[in-house]
Amino acid sequence: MSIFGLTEHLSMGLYESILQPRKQFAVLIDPDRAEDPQLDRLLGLAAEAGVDYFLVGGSLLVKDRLEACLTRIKANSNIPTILFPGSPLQIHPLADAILFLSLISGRNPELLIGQHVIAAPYLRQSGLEVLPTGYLLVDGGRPTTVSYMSQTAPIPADKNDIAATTALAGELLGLKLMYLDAGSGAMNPVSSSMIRAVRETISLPLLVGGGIRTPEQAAAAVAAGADLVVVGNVLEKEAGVLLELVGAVKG
Ligand code: 1GP
Repeated sequence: MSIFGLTEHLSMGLYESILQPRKQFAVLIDPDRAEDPQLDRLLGLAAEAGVDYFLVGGSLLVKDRLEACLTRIKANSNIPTILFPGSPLQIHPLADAILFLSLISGRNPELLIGQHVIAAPYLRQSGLEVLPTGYLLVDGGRPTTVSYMSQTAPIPADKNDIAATTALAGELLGLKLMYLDAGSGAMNPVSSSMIRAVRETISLPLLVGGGIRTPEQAAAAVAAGADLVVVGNVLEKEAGVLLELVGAVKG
């Protein structure tokens, strides 16, 4: 109980931390692709760059490396770790918090409530801080693992009104964070005009990710109203760009 109590206490601060009025940066780590030497380098760079959070997870994990990955992060970094799960199989108490994702851009009941019912008792036992998050998948120019695995149609890239009203519905339903995502490895990031439309419609913290590869793209997301920028894919190929990416977000 004391361990759970401690975890709960430490992670109580995470939502408050995300709420802070400063631009923040998260690195997405896919446990399947995080080989130890590359992961260690990324952890070092992240500390140097001032990364705020690690998001850990994936739409489909096939190597059973989640626990090893979380253990390595916890042993070598003080940066808080938030699970970004593709399924309830990715709940793990070594993390600090979890995005409890509702895929509100889609109409797949399993990802709106079904999997949540399965996950709920495990979340309660885990001691993880639960961050109820509206997840909006936006067309990034090609099918992604998340669009296929979720069996949902992404919001068309130019339909800002759909994104804004979907996000508003999520806010009115009581969700605490909104995540606008073109999907990992997207060809095109979410457009500035869509980010702006969502930003002007809701007051929740806005996470934006998917296909962001350059400091210019990261800065554009922030200028349009993103509060927290998420980058994963490009760092698997060129981790060195992290310093510039974080610099672009934090100004
Ligand atoms: C995906 O937003 C994240 O859910 C990060 O996307 O891997 O394309 O940077 P990338």
